[in-house]
Amino acid sequence: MSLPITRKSDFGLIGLAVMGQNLVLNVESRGFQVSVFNRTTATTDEFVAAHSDKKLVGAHTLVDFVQSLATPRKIQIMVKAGGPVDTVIEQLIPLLDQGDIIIDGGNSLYTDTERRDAYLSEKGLRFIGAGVSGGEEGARKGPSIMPGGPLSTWDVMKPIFESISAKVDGEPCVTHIGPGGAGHYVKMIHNGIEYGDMQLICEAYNIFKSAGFTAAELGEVFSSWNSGDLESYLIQITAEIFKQIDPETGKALVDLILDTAGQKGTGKWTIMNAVENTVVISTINAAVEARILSSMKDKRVAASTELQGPTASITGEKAVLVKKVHDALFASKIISYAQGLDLIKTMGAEKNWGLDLGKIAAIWRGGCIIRARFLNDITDAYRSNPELSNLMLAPFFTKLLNEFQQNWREVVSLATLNGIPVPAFSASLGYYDSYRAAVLPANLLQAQRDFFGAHTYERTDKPRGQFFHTNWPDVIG
Ligand code: NBP
Repeated sequence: MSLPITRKSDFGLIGLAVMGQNLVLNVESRGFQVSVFNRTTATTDEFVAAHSDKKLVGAHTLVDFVQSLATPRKIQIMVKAGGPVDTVIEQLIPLLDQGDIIIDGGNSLYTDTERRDAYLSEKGLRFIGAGVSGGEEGARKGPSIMPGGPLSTWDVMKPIFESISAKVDGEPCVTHIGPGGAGHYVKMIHNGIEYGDMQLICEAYNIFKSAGFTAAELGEVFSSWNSGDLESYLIQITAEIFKQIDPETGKALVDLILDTAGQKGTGKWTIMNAVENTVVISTINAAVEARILSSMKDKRVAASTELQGPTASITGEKAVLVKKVHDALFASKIISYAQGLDLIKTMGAEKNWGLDLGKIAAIWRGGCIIRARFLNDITDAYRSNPELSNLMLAPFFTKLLNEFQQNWREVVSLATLNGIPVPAFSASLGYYDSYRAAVLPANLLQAQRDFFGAHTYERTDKPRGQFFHTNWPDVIG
């Protein structure tokens, strides 16, 4: 294919699926000329033809694609995460020059990013693992971008990244996260937090549904929440979902959608990383497990006639319930972010990434799926105290939790007494109560460990650091 090149392109993108196409249109709209390549060349042709008024250069071969780019070349890969990223990198390596930049904008596992970073730098090529959040709309209009890699490479990419990213209060929703796999790591935790947010909203919905709220009423509740302190993209789209009518039946579409949820893996990766770092992320954990339980539809249907529980009967004034559930949702959400940020902080320290939690929260304020008004407050909390040990202890959030905790307990109790599963609400409350407990029953646990394994224990009446062992009774035989 002969390329209609009049000058070299500023940027190249490989992988014209939904994210790639929208990112290309975004980059082009900021005044850059963009070269594009897709494995299935018909997709390239269709895409370029559909946007013939734009500064796009379609290539049928990677050789043509690479030759169409100005040096140092800036090539973003937006293909399916995993093997396809390595395949594309291997195909590119012999075609590139020293100093060219490859950006992986997919949802790659951060350890893969670290491996690719080391491999490419040995070859004199520069690599950025950049998390991109915001789905199709964000990619087109302005995503939140979480780039890792060397600071010098970020400096080269900064003008393009800043121009295509979302803006909040004039600040671009992109920052250099840290070296190596830091960008993809933070994107992974962002996705884990997204799992938590979504599950918490679903638990609020389940309580309301059991209390007889119609989809139309729920649309109103969520719209009103979106005008208040819970304002966020996920609350906003939830309100829209409740208002959507199925054209075939005239019923609320949400009531016709099967109750099984899928997942792609970033939530699971987040949990595995939390376990490795010994950090509690019980809300995200509950959210991932809730998706797994939802997918066991046949088993749940079979068990529903065997295992007993109360028939849900929630009465009382709806406005009162709305306020209580609001408080439970908001408090649980604070916990979920506290846990996710704790994990980022712990991992950042472990890897010596020099992460700035205030900046990370700031770039999540726009463009991404978890964008929310309260991210301004999280940003403020870390800006005023970068060493904050836990988000719950920032004065703004401490005050909210103290204010919400009674209604939060009442909602978890109400749901439990009515047999309504609220795994993420209750996991969040359990974390809150455990974290604020000066005394936990782990004295008994440690005694058990000493009993069967001579693991020793410390004593409340002796200085810390002294260890004791008891010759417990012999119970065998
Ligand atoms: P997909 O993840 O569905 O990937 C499809 C693209 O990968 C197509 O361009 C396809 O080419 C290409 N591809 C595959 Br599959 N195997 C390839 C190979 N061996 N060599 C070259 N190209 C190959 O696309 P997406 O949903 O746009 O997502 C792109 C990335 O962005 C993923 O990592 C995803 O996790 C991440 N992400 C997605 C979203 C979202 O909302 N979708 C949001 C944020 C991040 P073909 O046309 O020839 O099959």
